[in-house]
Amino acid sequence: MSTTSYVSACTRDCPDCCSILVTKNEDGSCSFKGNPEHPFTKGFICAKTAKYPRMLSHPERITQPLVREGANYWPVTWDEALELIARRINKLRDRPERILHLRGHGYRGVLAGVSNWFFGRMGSSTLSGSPCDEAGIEASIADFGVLDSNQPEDLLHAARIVNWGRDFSRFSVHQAAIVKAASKAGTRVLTISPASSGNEDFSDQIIMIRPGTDRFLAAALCRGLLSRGVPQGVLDAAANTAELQRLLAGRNTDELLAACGISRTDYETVLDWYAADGPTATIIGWGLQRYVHGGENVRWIDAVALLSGNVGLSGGGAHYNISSGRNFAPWADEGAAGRPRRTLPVHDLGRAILRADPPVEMIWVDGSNCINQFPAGDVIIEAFGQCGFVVAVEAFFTDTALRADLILPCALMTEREDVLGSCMHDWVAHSAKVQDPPGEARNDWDILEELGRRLAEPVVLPDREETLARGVATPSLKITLGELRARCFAKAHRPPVAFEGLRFAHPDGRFRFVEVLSPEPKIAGEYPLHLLTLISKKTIHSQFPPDEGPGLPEAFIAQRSPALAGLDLDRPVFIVSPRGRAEVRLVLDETVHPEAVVLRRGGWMRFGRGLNPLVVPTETDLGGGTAYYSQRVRLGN
Ligand SMILES: Nc1nc2c(c(=O)[nH]1)NC1C(S)=C(S)[C@@H](COP(=O)(O)OP(=O)(O)OC[C@H]3O[C@@H](n4cnc5c(=O)[nH]c(N)nc54)[C@H](O)[C@@H]3O)O[C@H]1N2
Ligand SMILES: Nc1nc2c(c(=O)[nH]1)N[C@H]1C(S)=C(S)[C@@H](COP(=O)(O)OP(=O)(O)OC[C@H]3O[C@@H](n4cnc5c(=O)[nH]c(N)nc54)[C@H](O)[C@@H]3O)O[C@H]1N2
Ligand SMILES: [Mo]
Repeated sequence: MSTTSYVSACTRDCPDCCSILVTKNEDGSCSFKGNPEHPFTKGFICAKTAKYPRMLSHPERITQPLVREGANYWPVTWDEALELIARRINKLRDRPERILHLRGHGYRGVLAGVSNWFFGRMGSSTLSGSPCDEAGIEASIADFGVLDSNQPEDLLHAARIVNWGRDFSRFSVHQAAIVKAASKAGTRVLTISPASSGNEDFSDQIIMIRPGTDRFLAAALCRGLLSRGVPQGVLDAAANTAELQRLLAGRNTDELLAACGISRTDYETVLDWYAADGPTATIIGWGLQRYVHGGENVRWIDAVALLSGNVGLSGGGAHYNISSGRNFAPWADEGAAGRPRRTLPVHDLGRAILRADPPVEMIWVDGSNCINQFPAGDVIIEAFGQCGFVVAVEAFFTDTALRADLILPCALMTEREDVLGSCMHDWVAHSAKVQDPPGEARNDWDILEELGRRLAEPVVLPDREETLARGVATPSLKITLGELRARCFAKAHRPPVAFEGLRFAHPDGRFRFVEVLSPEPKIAGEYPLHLLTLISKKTIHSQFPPDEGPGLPEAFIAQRSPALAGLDLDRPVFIVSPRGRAEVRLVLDETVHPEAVVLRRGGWMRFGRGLNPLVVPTETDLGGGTAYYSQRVRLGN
């Protein structure tokens, strides 16, 4: 069979932003491999993306516009579908906040901002907050003045890595490879986590911490570092060192350690790691910011990185993330032209829609499986029902698409062109279109371009080619669109080390210490466990071929957990929250803290595996994030 290969790039919601070799076979099938010429991808990709071609040609893929009547779907032409939508928009246009635009990160890129531009131009309602990493982003900006960190490869220069809650085995295959290489060359790795499964192969030592309480360990470390003596240059690098010292003077190390369940010995180990000679890099996983005090957790860890003298130098740094759009010129927000818009919060979306005044009378969803992925998806279902006109641009019958009144079939990666960046490294990639979408599926840009033309008062998109060209015309890229298309990827010009010379991005150039240390909410007797809905190795969020869906979800719990007392393991076991219950299959796992139960997120409600209906909508302290892991549950029969 003859084959042809093309270079494209992965547009899914993942830090690696891999360069992919797409091989097209004569029979129309294709396969994906990592591009060996890409310096970050280095010829390998994750198993999830290697099997993505199965998604592209999946028999359940939606390939024509569908209108729903009850549980039935009727195919309609694009003409009919877009006319229906145009009529609805025309009716609502004089008070456009009655339209809600709901965009997730199912597809990333410069052109992928098109729906934000389009609905911004219309003045629709939009989302505020985030289901993802926003609490930590706000925390980083509060401390450093900007979101930045050393380049990921700089970990190779670390003498030690302290890993606060990153799951190396699942999060990013390329960061994992860097950590492995560093480790092989002598870098020592210490992991701090309440559920460290997957980190065993990457860590010299693992310390188990109570869920959500890293700030107490970090505060104790700050006390320890200050009493061992911090160089004056470091103390002067922050604007509010005196406030931090005052706050810590009123605290007691033993009480701080009791609050996070860390022994004196473990505390001293971490302190020694930070205080020893040679640079210590800090990695901050995003799990620890999915709590009510998640932003604070990140801020206290930043304080440890700074006080230990490990910021602004090679081999050190606080690695959280960077903005994947930072090397492109922003354009999507220009749609709204600065006009204020009504926003509804991600963490409590269903209730916000139900209470909205004026009511939401149309919802446009693209790149999001919000009913599955946001808390209280059952309330979002109710809200969709009340709204009466929901359009989902989707490729599969996801839990969200199933509740839409109209489904528009979208193109997926390698079926549309875009350029994109990573939230971990500064390589930008051209994600080439190498094949047509199946059936009548269309890319999001084309769909909105045509819809805009059909409106009584047309919404005219900017020129696509110009938008791409403008997007890459930034000082950090120094490359034209034509060159990027030809070369497939390029490295933006950025310093390898962030905050060299301890110069920060606040107007006065100084760092800001966190000035609060909030107590952890008490564990309620009735619900003694944190529900940790962690990422799955096999999927990005809820994206996987639907036939892999069914089966009871596995719940990992330590044998010594008091929550197991009185449970009859011969009968069905349920996770119970104040919002409901879900049947699970228990798996004993001693890497899990006794106050936690771990489930892997992404299962579909359609297959009885959705977990988010159990989650009570709760906001994080910063960034309007979603405090999924503050959710308390118990086990029951
Ligand atoms: N319990 C729990 N839930 C969580 C979290 C948690 O910690 N715990 N964290 C969450 C995190 S980190 C995130 S980022 C969010 C993710 O939430 P979502 O972004 O809603 O997650 P996905 O399942 O990736 O859904 C994206 C959808 O986009 C579709 N898609 C792919 N390509 C395209 C395209 O080109 N066009 C269009 N229109 N659609 C496309 C896919 O088919 C998919 O159904 O949810 C989170 N949900
Ligand atoms: N395979 C795969 N990779 C992905 C994704 C995916 O869905 N699948 N999604 C991508 C996206 S959008 C995101 S946002 C990221 C998500 O990446 P993360 O947010 O980092 O992933 P989580 O699984 O939520 O949490 C990571 C680790 O944090 C630990 N943790 C939980 N609570 C605490 C705590 O209180 N303290 C400490 N120290 N550790 C804690 C958990 O035990 C877990 O090992 O992953 C990205 N990569
Ligand atoms: Mo995320």
